[in-house]
Amino acid sequence: MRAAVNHPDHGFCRDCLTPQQSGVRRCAHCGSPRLVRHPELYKLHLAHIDCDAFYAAVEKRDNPSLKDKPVIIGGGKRGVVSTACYIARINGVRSAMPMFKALEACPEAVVIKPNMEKYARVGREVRAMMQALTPLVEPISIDEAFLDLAGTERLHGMPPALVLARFSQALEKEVGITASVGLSYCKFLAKVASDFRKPRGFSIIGEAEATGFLAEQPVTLIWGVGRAFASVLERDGIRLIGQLQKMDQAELMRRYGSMGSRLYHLSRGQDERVVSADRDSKSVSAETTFDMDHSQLDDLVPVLRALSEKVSARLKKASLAGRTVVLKLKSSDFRIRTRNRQLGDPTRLADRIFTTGLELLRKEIDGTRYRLLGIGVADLCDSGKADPPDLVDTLSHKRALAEGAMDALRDKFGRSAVETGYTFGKGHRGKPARPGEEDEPEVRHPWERI
Ligand code: TTP
Ligand code: MG
Ligand code: MG
Repeated sequence: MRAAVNHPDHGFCRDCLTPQQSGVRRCAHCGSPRLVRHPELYKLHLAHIDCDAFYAAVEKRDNPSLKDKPVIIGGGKRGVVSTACYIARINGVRSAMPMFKALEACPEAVVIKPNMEKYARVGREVRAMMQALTPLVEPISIDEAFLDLAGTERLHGMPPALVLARFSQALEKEVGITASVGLSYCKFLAKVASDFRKPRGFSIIGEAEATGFLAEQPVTLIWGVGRAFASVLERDGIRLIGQLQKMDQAELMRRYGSMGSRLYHLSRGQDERVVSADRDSKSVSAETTFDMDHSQLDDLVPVLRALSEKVSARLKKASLAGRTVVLKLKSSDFRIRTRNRQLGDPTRLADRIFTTGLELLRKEIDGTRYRLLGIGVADLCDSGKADPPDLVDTLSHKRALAEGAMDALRDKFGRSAVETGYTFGKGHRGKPARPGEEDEPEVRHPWERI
């Protein structure tokens, strides 16, 4: 019977979870029209869940007289809209809009000042409910997270799609707010799907339909394409993702540098980023506090090189790579500067981490005396797609091969067997100036800031 229950053509009802016959429009059991069917329904396991009009939903829950009224949360110190309920949105109210404009659009709206403590509490409840579904929950902000439900079918006695529908129900009953679910095979499309039919949405984007679906969408759907970059693309006559699908990678990289690679892969629905629950593994990094402060590039470069090698070794050990290189500096007056740069492709190579870090570091050499230097990579993904032979810079490919050879030697003869020109004879090698001071730098997840 199980096979029949889980037949994707049959699907299930989102209100009572009853399996359905194919072709019916309403649930035979409860009459609900909210039926889910999809050819890949029981194959997909990567989800993105985002609560609907989160702050406003919490306020409506706590004051039922607001249920059918337009509600705007905001008007704090900055005088902007934090969020608006879906009734207020019909009138054009949006997050980040100046409050006076929002009230012009919707004069009858009830305005409520944000109560962050309360929203953080509810956010934690929602997160705990997610963590009961799978250990692989990656919170993205106060009201959303990625979940990987691979391998949880036996635990729940049902496939991920049903687990997610049951979660939405429980959220409504137990917490009193609603959420939208996106189910797909990669993070990019799971997030796109959760946004697709808000509120109370449940959208699925399967592997087979991904490129066809994306072809019709505007380029702004791509993670990292904001208004400014969209206008660069527009100037080149590119408005739809389908146009990017017709371009080859070399051409995209020639035109748009590191963004070109992202455009190439995401436009084709290729996204290798994994769901990572571990807060510390959101970035891999190393840092050193000096015995004495340094302001000269010459003094900092060998340390940067040694730390880059350490980061690279950690990435290689964990089969990870990262798309963003992050430089951290602490000045003698304890001010922290972090600077980051996104790469076209994820890297695990010391050389790319170092050269990117060095570009960032050069700009910070302004006479400031630094007591700490750190380097790391964030935006982690599986190392499978890391450091493809660079189509533009063949030299960097040669350096990658050289680094592979150095790794092999070090594996055989130990870490000190090979030193690069930057670290040789300097005696730093990224060792802490004082024992125990080299540490993983703090990695703060947006979630923790609330
Ligand atoms: P979002 O999930 O972006 O928005 P939302 O939950 O209000 O609405 P949606 O149904 O579209 O998901 O953000 C979550 C909360 O974060 C939101 O309720 C309020 C807060 N927020 C701000 O304070 N300022 C902002 O500009 C945005 C976008 C959100
Ligand atoms: Mg939301
Ligand atoms: Mg959100």
